[in-house]
Amino acid sequence: MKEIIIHNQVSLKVIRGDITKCKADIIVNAANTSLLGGGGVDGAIHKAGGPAILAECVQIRNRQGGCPVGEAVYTTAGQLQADYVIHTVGPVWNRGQQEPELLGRCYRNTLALARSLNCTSIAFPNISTGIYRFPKPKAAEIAIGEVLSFIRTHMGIAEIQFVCFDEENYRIYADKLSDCH
Ligand code: AR6
Repeated sequence: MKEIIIHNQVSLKVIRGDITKCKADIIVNAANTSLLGGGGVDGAIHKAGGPAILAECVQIRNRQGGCPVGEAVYTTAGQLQADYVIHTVGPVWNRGQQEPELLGRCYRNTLALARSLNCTSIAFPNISTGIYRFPKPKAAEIAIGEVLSFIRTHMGIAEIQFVCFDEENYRIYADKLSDCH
């Protein structure tokens, strides 16, 4: 269930599965502005990672009042097989005026933060495409576009995984990545 593309020595993978089972230096969470957890992938990460992650999120919230849409913050990863969790907040899909730019910012800010943490591998969920209802093909186009432009301009990250929980997203990503060859 996996496709691999090597682009400038960087491995891009699309995987069907649960991101909490992934092995990567960084696991990305699709959080909300409160940083206090929720359903979907956020709930799964907090459940599998344990209470240490939430405790750090609370500290960040006390310090800076949560995390705005499009921004990213990091914590350690508790019991997950990762060094860090980057929590980014995707936009809720409404009429699509600002949401594509905001989703692009999530990927850009997350990748910049990953780089500043000196990490070489990162696993992304399909941010905003669940409870926040962002159209899946458009979200995949933005995610892949941002990742490719990051790879072209920055060194350091060696492996990027797109972890798709649902078959529909997996198909969309697999098709779009095949076109990148
Ligand atoms: N591993 C990987 N992907 C997953 C997992 C998992 N374990 N579980 C769900 N997904 P969502 P959003 C996929 O709803 O749309 C939370 O309550 C899911 O199939 O988790 O950004 C937050 O606290 C979908 O493709 O996040 C926010 O309030 C993708 O992850 C809100 O949901 C994103 O779905 C954020 O909504």
